[in-house]
Amino acid sequence: MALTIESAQNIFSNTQIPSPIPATIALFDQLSIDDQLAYLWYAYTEMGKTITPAAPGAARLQLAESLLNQIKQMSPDEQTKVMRDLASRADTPISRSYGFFSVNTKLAFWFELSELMVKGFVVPIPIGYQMSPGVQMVLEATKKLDAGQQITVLRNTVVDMGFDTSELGPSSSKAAPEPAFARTSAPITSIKIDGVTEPAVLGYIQAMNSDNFDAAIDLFTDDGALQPPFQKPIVGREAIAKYMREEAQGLNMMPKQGICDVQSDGSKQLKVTGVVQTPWFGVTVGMNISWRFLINPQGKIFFVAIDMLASPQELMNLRPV
Ligand code: 45D
Repeated sequence: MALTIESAQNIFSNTQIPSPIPATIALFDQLSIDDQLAYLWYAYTEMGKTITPAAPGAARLQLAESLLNQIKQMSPDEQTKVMRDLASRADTPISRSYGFFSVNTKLAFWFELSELMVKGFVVPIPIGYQMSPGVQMVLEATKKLDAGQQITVLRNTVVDMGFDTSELGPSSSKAAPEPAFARTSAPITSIKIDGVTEPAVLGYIQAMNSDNFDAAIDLFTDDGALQPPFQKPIVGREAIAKYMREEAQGLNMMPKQGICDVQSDGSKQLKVTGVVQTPWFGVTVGMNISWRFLINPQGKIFFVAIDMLASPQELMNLRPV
């Protein structure tokens, strides 16, 4: 039987991913735009008491520099309007430029903007803003999340801001090469996963841990797919390679345990659980995740889904289904 992405998506369907992350974002989406901005500001500053992202490198900041300079020179009211436009995904020149940024450039933009807020060059929340009770509710829900889930909520809301440029085709800024994340420690290369010896899986983790995306891509079938957390599958080697160069740099992947189910056609279904660290927060934040691999009879990766786990208990949920 031919392998299909639809059936691959359902392997290990007992993995608990209806995680509190989409639930929190759904609450956030119901807030007014000013409440959304206020929520994010409070959540970000509250989180900053325990963890703060690493400053983005100069090369990455340069991609956002002209936008940041424009905003710096604006009046407080104009600055508030820019932030409202970004949060409501309005079609404005600034909101379009932002929409063309890569995920990491969007994060770097907000990182720098928050520095400008602290220094008093940019207003954090609209002058005269009155908080609605809904904000407090979403903040309470956020406090119950672990650090890995909290930074994912922030990341996903930041990614969704700005005008959606996906229908507009590539722009010159979209084509800007993605600056590398400097690794602060040597990549983790000796991978041992309890219960898993599959070479494609071990090779994948090892390649990703040294940002060797060409080696990782070689492990996929031509029509292979990668499904990031809360996203649709990215299909085909070229698309996966582009995605990895933009969004998978500098990650530390620490798989711990897994199971392997050999099917009658010779394909294998594997579920591996473990912890991933993002270069934005390094060793201070670990995210509990699972990889669900479908390996074809020739030993190539046909499909891999990456899911944020609902809770640490899920790390041990390794029953075949
Ligand atoms: O004033 O195997 C706000 C893949 C607004 C690849 C702000 C992967 C208000 C394959 C925006 C709040 C990548 C899928 C200010 C594995 C406001 C693979 C500022 C998984 C100032 C394993 C906010 C990788 C700021 C994973 C500055 C799971 C916020 C990676 C900054 C996960 C937030 C990475 C930052 C995550 C968040 C990174 C920097 C969750 C970074 C999050």
